Amino acid sequence: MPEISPEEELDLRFCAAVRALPGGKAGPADRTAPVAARTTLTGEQAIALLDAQAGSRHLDLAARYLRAEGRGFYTIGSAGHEANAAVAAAVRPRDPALLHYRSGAFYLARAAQVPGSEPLRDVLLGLVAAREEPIAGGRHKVFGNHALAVIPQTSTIASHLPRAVGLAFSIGRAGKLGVRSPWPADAITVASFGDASTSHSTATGAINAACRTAYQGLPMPLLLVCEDNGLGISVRTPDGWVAAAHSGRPALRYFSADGCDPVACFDAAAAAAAYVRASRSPAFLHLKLVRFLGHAGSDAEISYRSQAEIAADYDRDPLLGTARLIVAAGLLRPGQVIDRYEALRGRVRKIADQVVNSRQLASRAEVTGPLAPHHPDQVARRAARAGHPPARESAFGRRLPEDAGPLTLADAINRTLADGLAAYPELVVFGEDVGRKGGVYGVTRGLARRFGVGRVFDTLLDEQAILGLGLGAGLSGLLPVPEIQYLAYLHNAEDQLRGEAASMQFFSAGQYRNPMVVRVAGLGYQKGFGGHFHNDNAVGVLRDIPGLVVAVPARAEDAAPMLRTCLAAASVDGSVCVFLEPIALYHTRDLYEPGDGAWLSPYAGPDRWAEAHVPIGRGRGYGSGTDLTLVTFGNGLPMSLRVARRLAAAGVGVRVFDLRWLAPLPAEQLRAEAERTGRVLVVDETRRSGGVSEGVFAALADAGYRGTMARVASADSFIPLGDAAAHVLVSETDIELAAGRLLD
Ligand SMILES: Cc1ncc(C[n+]2csc(CCOP(=O)(O)OP(=O)(O)O)c2C)c(N)n1
Ligand SMILES: [Mg+2]
Repeated sequence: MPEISPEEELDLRFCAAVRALPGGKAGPADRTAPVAARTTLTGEQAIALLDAQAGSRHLDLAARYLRAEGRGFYTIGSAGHEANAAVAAAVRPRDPALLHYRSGAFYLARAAQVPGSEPLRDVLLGLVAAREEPIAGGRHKVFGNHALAVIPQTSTIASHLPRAVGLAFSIGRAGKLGVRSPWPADAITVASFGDASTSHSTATGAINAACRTAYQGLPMPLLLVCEDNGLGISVRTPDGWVAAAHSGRPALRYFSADGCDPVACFDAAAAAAAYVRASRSPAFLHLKLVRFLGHAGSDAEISYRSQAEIAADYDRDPLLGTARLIVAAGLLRPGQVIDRYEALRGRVRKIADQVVNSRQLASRAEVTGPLAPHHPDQVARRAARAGHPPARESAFGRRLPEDAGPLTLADAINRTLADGLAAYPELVVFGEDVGRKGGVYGVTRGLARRFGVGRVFDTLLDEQAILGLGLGAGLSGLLPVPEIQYLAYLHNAEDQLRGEAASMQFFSAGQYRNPMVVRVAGLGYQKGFGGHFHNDNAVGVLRDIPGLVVAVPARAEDAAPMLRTCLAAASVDGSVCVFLEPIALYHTRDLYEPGDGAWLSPYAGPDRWAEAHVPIGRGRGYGSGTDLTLVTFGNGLPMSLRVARRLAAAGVGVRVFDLRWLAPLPAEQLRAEAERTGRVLVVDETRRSGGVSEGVFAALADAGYRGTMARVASADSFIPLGDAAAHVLVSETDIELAAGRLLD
């Protein structure tokens, strides 16, 4: 007998097992009645489950044959996990769902509740990377659909869970603040994931954040669904571990069911969903499942599982479980189950044949189109719009910031945040210590008192959770301004920015967005509070994130309009902006001499916001020298301005160009500033390798600049404590020496 493939075996075994079922009761059963005692699952619902599950199974089989035909590009399937259809049946179609890559039957079961859906086609279009695929437009194979409230995920396991926690939190918060949200007030968030994923630190952090929030008495309507097949690719999750780790946790209600029993699954899902909806507290729904066909098409599971173990799973097929139920309840005869199954096979094949010739993304422009929309005129108009005078007055009291005299960088950011809170009712500011204390450096001082703890609040100490809250808040109509206390502490959570925030418009073809302005205190040169972690000068990790905006204001006069621009870009274009604030300049007052107050600036009132507008990617030039251009940003700006003044006294004409934006770089202006002197010295406080100066050199070369260029950058080192820091950071002496060499 010829050997058969795992796909054929699965298919044949299911059909044979259904045919072998005892013929069932005579006469048509009442489909509106529960299928068994002590369940609310009706006959109609059971048949809908079977359809969703069988459809999902045939999509998995199609993924394999499309791959074999060289026409499909993705083979991770849902076979063995189809019990998740019962979860979709137990929640509502407007409950936002963030799905595991094996939640295909959930997707189909939800779509069946929303008229006009074509879920088989959606998934098949995804498999062949078709441009018309409804969520990612050929950019990824993922379960997502705006009309179905299914938010697309990346392939990074568990990375969607901080967002799910943020989303669950934001459903209620948006309502409380009177912000129009896409989610009904009584919605719950559903997030599914695998068993191995529960051990990922992103999952443990997110689940902890959910528990802690609920423990505090705050709403956290989150249904966590663990689809437990006992394996993470080839690695076994210890027996009982998922239950041991998640039952009995504070503020988390644990539910479980055997995935091959549709009634048990539905009942547990319904009970869990009802609990979450009514109590606004999180629940963990643990479904015991099996995984058919290996991890993916390329995975020969026979290399790490015995034949006997693989064969034993066939009896636990969730699809067979539903068939057994339906036949036993007299709803369909075995032959009718097979007919439905075969009809779905035919439909899937027919659609697959239609979609195989679909157009894929055909140009770089088409691929990157939705990455980061950019409407500078609208952003400029939005940035110039202040809150209504009464809102400003209640924000500032009778003393408006424009009447307060010159301000420091920290004060200017504080006043701009207050103006932002007055101008955007949906704006929320949060992070570690930003509320009651007003920030480690006082930047958010007074905001919680004036705007209330609903809008300005402290979070738990977990940067992933902070960014995840931003991600979920943005999806709920809020305009989040999370703070990361120090640049060094962005790195442990960086994927939430890189993999999640920045990719959302890309992987949803612009249908979902997570606007956000992440304030990050960072960079070196702090006197007194030293060491690497409070003086991190590494920004390489931000510079290559597609579409991310990176702003570095060096002074009060720039910080205010730049922050307004970021808020407006987030609001108008859904931009993800990092606003990197140089800690060492927060409270700096003087530039050239002690007491000159030259680093302070008065705050511009709203009547001057239009003229003071700073577009994204617009740098700022100082001076008109024709001998040398110093290109810099952040702490490099005051150092360069001081050096320029000393060189001017020696008869050298220097101009200084502050990039202000590290992404996108002001390339055109940069070239013009460089060509005015033909000699460029880049003053870069970040590291020599992977730092900003590499980007500046490349931008100049790309723009066709052919003059000389040199750079001073900080050492490829972490920053040591105390005065030793000066050995690795760029100094004014370094700048002067390098300038001398360039001028020679
Ligand atoms: C952060 C991360 N690390 C590694 C991978 C590669 N990977 C993909 S799926 C997977 C196993 C996941 O197992 P589990 O969570 O149990 O889900 P299952 O596939 O069994 O449904 C791994 C290691 C990944 N996608 N993301
Ligand atoms: Mg698993």
